[in-house]
Amino acid sequence: MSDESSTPNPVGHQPAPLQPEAAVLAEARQRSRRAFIGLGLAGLAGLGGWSWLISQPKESGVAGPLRRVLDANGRLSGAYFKETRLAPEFARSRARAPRINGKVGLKSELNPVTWRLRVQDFATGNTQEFTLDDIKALPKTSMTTELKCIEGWSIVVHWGGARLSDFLARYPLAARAGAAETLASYVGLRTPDDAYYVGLDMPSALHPQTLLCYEMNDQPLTAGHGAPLRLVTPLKYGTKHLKRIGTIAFSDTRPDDYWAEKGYDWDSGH
Ligand SMILES: Nc1nc2c(c(=O)[nH]1)N[C@H]1C(S)=C(S)[C@@H](COP(=O)(O)O)O[C@H]1N2
Ligand SMILES: [Mo]
Repeated sequence: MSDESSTPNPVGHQPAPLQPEAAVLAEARQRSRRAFIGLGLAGLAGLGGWSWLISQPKESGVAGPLRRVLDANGRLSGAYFKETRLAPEFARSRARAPRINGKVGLKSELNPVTWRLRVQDFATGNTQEFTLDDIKALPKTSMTTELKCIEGWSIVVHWGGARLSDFLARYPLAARAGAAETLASYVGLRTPDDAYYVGLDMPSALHPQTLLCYEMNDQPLTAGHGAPLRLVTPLKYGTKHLKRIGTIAFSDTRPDDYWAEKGYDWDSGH
């Protein structure tokens, strides 16, 4: 992942076999760890504000609630990076345009001006609406990763968007009522017409390569690829990369999943 860096296309070189570039991968790992460990702090600042925070009783020299989030975050990131990994990243020059694959939920015209991302607050049940500009105002993450379809093809794509974890840190809508430092267990995403829908467990949703994506190969998403906003989550098959996100909701039970209902593995990791 990088912030807006792009590698010029090498001229006159045969494309080498697909191999993650060691340097890109190493940098991505570092950035991801930093970003991931930062999440608890950013999220907490968003939840309560620093003035409330520092007024709270101290536990071992750190304001109590902050201490607890640091501990929880440390446990989470520690456990997480032991058990999982990052998807390989590739040189920007390897990126190609994928075919348009799967049009469920994309049948109607979409007006990008009136489109809103509608997110249901787990604690209150209220729906909050976001424009594409709200998503673009979050830190931008770019990454060149492989899109793998269960049909057996794969292609390297350069994606740009906001981490879902950055969104949930800035807007703590997944937080549990009465226990704001813990999150719902699952995230469900749907197209505006509810025709296509996917579920993610929360660790997958918070994974540093899980993006609310608005650019493909440095261009705004086209309608066929899920404009104005799609999910990208490269440790999972293409099925989970929901195009044209309409709604996001949180739950403690597995959300409906279009392909899981047809017999595919609910997690769809690879
Ligand atoms: N709304 C919606 N999103 C979808 C699908 C779909 O049918 N409808 N198909 C999925 C599948 S199976 C794949 S492989 C990817 C393909 O993404 P692409 O069309 O950008 O190549 O989109 C995923 N997202
Ligand atoms: Mo797919």
